[in-house]
Amino acid sequence: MKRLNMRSDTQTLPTPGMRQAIFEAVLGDDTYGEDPTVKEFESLAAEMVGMEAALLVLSGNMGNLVALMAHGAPGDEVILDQDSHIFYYEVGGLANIAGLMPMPVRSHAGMLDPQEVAAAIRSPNLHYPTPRLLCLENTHNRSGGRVVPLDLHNELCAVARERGLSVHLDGARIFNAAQAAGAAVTDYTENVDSIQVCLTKGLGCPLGSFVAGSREFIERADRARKRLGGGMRQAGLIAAGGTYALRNHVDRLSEDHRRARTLATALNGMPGLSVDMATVESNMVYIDHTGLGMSTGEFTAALKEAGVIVSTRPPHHVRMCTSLEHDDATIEEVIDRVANIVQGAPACV
Ligand code: TLP
Repeated sequence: MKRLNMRSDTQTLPTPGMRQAIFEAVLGDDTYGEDPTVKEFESLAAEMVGMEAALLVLSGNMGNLVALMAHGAPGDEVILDQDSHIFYYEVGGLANIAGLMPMPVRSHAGMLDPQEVAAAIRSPNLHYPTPRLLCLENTHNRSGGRVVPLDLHNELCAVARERGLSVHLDGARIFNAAQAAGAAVTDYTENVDSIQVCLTKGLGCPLGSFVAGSREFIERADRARKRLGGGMRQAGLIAAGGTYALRNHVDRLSEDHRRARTLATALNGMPGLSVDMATVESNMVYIDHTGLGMSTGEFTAALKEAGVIVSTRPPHHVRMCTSLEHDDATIEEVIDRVANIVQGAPACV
C-alpha cells in the first residue's frame, strides 16, 4: 500500500530539476563571502520580497530567531499572537535565547485585532520592558493556513509604526499567502522591517529559509546567525535548491490550494467529519473529527493504518497539507481511504 503523506508541506523531497541544480552548484566558503551560489540566491531572494538584502539560514525557526535577535536586545518586549508559530512552536527561543519578553495577544481565527494590538503596546514606564517589535504571520498556520488580508496586515503595521515598534513577518508561506490573496509578495513586505521565508514548505527544498530586510538589519542578522552556530561554509548546496525553487516552484502553489479545496470539500461531506471551509484559503485542511466518536489519537492511528499520514491538532482536529508531492490522483486516493475509515467509525456504524 502506498503511503500518502499529508502531514505537512515540509515533507517534500527535492524534484529531479532541483537535485540537478544542487549537483551542479558552484561552491565556496560562505563565511568568507566566497560562495557565488549563496550570493546569487540571496540577491534573488531579496529582490523577490522587495527588500535590500537577504540572508540564507538553516530553518524557519532559525530565521525567526535571528530576526528577533537582530531587532531587540534582552529585556525588550515583543507583541505577538498567542497562536503564532514563534510563540507556540519555537521552544521558547524568543525568551530563552533572544532574551525577549513576549506579550501574547489572542488572534481571532488567525486575525489579530488592531485595537487589541494597540492596547497591548505599553507606554514608556520605568517598570515596563520596552516594546520593540510586532510579529505577524502569513499564512497563519494554527488557524488552518488562513490568509491575513492586505488591508488588515497594513493596519496592524500602522499600529506598530505609530508607537515606534518595528514589524517582523513570519512569512514561512508568504508566497502561498500572496497568491491566495491575489496580491504581490512585495505588497505584504512594503510596511514590514523584516521577513522570514521558508524554502522547505510549498517551495519544496530539502532545507533552508531566508530572512530579508535592510542592509543594516541583515548585517545584524548575520552576526546573530553566527552566534547561533549558523555560519555556513559551502552553503551553495542549500542555496542552489532555493534559487531553483524561487524560479520554478512559486507559480504552481495555486495548484496546492486548489487540491486542498477539493480535499476539504470531500471530507466536509463525510459523516462524522467537518471542515470549516472559510479557513481553507491556502494549502492546509483542518479536519474536525468530533462526530466520529474517536479521539484524535485513535483517528490518526486509523489513518496511519490505512497509509494516510496526518499531523494532530488535538483534541478535535487533524491537519492535512497539500504540496508538490501530491497530484490529483493522490487526493482522490486520500479521500477514498478516509471514506472507508469513516464508514467503520463508532459514531457512524
Ligand atoms: N511549521 C511546521 C511545524 O513546526 C508546525 C509545519 O508542519 O507547519 N513559521 C511557520 C508559520 C511555520 O509553519 C513553521 C513550520 C516555521 C515557521 C518553522 O519552520 P522550520 O520547521 O523550518 O523551522
